[in-house]
Amino acid sequence: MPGYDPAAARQEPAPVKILVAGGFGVGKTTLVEAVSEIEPLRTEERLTAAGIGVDDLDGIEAKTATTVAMDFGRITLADAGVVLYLFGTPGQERFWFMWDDLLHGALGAVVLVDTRRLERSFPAVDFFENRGLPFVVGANCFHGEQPYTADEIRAALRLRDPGTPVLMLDARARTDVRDVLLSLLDTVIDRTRAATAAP
Ligand SMILES: Nc1nc2c(ncn2[C@@H]2O[C@H](COP(=O)(O)OP(=O)(O)OP(=O)(O)O)[C@@H](O)[C@H]2O)c(=O)[nH]1
Ligand SMILES: [Mg+2]
Repeated sequence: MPGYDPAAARQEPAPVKILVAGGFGVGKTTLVEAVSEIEPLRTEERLTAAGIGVDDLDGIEAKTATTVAMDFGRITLADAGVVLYLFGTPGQERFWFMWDDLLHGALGAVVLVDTRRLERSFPAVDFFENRGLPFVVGANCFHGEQPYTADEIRAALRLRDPGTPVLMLDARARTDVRDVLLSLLDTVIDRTRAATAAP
């Protein structure tokens, strides 16, 4: 009978919980889907006529569904020795009460922004800043274009920590998403080092 092998256990990648947040329709579900090595769990409901006047589809006219609970995906970053469990949050204001539950045990977050509608992601930035969770900002380049620089986006979001990384990405591109996640891991490690070095 196979027994517990501590050497094998040491080689297993460490599990890390990451949140993917941001306002309505910024591309959270798309990001989790693009990068997940398992079939992602989605909890999407169709957008219907009932949402007219409530759900603002300006700029994302092709969108047909919205997340009502969470997205869940997994990606192993073998080089970093971690397996990331990605929890995509719901973007609509009426579901924000779930964010605190999703936060439990998370080490960091990706805040996605759509620079055409930056204000949609202000609450996510405030949420993580107020709770002290390290995060990076991913500026989703819809239609492949981004008229603003990372510094301009950082200034417009009024990020408290000027060192917060702001990366351009296409949420549909696995390599872009991977880069954002690696940047987040660096941020988490830097923060942990700074905290343990503090007197
Ligand atoms: N062109 C382009 N379209 C994108 C990109 N990312 C997402 N989309 C589209 O934008 C729409 C919104 O994306 P979702 O992934 O559903 O956004 P979400 O943040 O999960 O939305 P909620 O869960 O409703 O808050 C969808 O129609 C996507 O196909 C991108 O990088 N480029
Ligand atoms: Mg979604």
